[in-house]
Amino acid sequence: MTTEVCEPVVTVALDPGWAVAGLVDDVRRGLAQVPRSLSPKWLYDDRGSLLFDAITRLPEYYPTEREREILGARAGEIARASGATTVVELGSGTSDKTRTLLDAFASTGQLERFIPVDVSEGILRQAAADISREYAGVTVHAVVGDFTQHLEILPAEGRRIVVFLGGTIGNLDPHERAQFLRSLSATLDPGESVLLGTDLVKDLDRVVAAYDDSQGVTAEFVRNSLRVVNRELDADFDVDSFSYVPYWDPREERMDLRLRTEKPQHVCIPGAELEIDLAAGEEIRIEISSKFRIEGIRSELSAVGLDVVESWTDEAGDFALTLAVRAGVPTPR
Ligand code: SAH
Ligand code: AVI
Repeated sequence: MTTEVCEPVVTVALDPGWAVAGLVDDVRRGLAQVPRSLSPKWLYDDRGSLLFDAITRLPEYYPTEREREILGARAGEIARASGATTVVELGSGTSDKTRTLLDAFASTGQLERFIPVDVSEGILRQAAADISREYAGVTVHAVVGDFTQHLEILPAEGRRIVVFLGGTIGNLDPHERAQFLRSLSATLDPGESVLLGTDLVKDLDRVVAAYDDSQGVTAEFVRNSLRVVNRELDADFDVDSFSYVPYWDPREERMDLRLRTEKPQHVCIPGAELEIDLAAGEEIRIEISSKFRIEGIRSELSAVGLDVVESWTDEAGDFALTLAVRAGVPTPR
């Protein structure tokens, strides 16, 4: 007896030198000036992706399980309402929770294609291979790409639903977020859908605890970004002398995750032809994680022509999944 093995198609949309060139640009733009910052996409090398996976299992980190709860309750409704035959997933990581959605789409017989998209190539290839094996008859086409740059080159076959889970949209700043939503809407045909996961504003102590876990996994995840700069650009950050400082920013309603050097450091970053002096106590912003209100999500989506069909929350009201449809008259396929 022979067993058919389905290999996923993998398209690498990133140039071979993308990681280094993009990192050089970001380092020059973000680290050379005060206040200093780095883009969160550099958090996800292989080690960073494993650390994020560990975060999702921490008792303090509620978003993953809350979103899983909503998907468990609503996946069938989402499949029917969207009528999609192609599921595109942005920032897919392990696509672990996504299986709940894929199961619902598969059980109505409508699932033809799954297109996971992530900058982290190793984890993406692994997830694509696993899903290809688990969902016989479904074409899996993984794209190694940046969702802030490559939306328009994503495969467009079938009627699509673009899912963006985990609250990753909250890691973009408001300007990047608006730009991202505009491009997302522009790449969809009228009648195609978006499913957006967002963490909601809530009791402050629980939010802060989710980003300041007792085992220090989040601190190591955030510090890992400087290890990436050291490795890729031959830099000499003394990573262990940085402490992790997660702030709640009440005005912006977001977590602001920073690293603070406890001693002065002269840092050479030869790969970016840059040297910087950090004073003791100086901070580098590594990531923000915005928390949302349902009304705000609705108005940001409708501002770009994405009409909200429905927002669902988990029972505790911690997290929201919002289904929206691209406005306009659908073209027959
Ligand atoms: N969707 C998963 C993973 C979230 S972690 C979940 O809900 O658990 C965020 C994921 O987005 C990581 O896998 C990271 O590699 C990816 N990512 C971050 N910035 C990205 C970008 N600009 N383009 C594509 N993927 C990105
Ligand atoms: C991927 N993203 C939604 C996570 C978040 O909660 O903002 C990243 C993260 N950073 C620290 N912990 C988790």
